[in-house]
Amino acid sequence: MSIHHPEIVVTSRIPPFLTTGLQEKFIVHERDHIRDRQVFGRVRALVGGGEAKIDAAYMALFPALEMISVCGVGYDGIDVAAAKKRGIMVTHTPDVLNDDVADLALGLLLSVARKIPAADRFTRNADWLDGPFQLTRKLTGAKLGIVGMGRIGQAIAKRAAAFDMDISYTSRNPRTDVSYKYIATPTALAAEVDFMVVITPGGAATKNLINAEVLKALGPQGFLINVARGSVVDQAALIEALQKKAIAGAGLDVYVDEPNVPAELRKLDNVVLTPHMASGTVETRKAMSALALLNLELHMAGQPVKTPVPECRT
Ligand code: 8YV
Repeated sequence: MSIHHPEIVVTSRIPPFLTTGLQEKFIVHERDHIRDRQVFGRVRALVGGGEAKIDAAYMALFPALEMISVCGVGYDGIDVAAAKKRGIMVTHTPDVLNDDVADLALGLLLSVARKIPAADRFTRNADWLDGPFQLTRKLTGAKLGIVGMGRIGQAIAKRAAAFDMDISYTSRNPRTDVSYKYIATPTALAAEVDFMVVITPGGAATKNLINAEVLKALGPQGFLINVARGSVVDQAALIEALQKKAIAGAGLDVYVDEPNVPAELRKLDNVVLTPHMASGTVETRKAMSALALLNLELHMAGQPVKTPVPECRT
């Protein structure tokens, strides 16, 4: 490996495709395995997945830091304000994962409404011999509320439209480029719909946006799907609502303290749980890796990066 290869630190789990690409073009250090203190002074970029946590104190360890490349669309774990103050470029991987995240949202909708995982267990256990499976909930034509109408929210709406769902949404401001009904608050949206899908960025601005009041408004016939960040939903309030059947059920891909999923949640039979896998297809993780790598290479070549986070766009 050439001494001229820039040095970088991988700060959290990244797809294997990205690891391979990085190893060809960079000298790669692992966050927890830097033994030589000189390394800190040479590192020019940090690389991590969507769940990477990089605060100002961590950035301060690297005096030559120029860039943070996130292999994920969400970058709520990165202190972008602190990065900007030091002129550090932050990039992420939007768009290439829209389809997969929307597909999984629909998968969770169908799974909770039609109880597909429970039906699978029922069939495997030969419970069918004792009688038919319980009746489930029709998805086609039901009312869907989407919290966050960004790129992924729109991809979810497009798929839900094929199920003739009656679609409305909430976001900070109404959008002029979509025709779905806008409802100003999550509580008002929850009161109107049968299914609520959360796909808004994480971070301080959306922490516990879906709280006990919203869940109460969703009501005993309502289902909640979260493919955003665990932080957006008040997890304790959700567990209580599920235990008391104050809502009908939930489909969750994200949690507050991943990979720890509370035992109370795992015990419930009105939830379908997946392990933060919405973007986890070979095709999409390859595309995300390619984009994260491209951003790094462009930056190191002194060219504008392809997908800076909005705050770092000039
Ligand atoms: C993965 C994600 O967590 O894109 C995001 O924001 O949450 C996911 O795609 C991750 O980034 C995969 O490395």
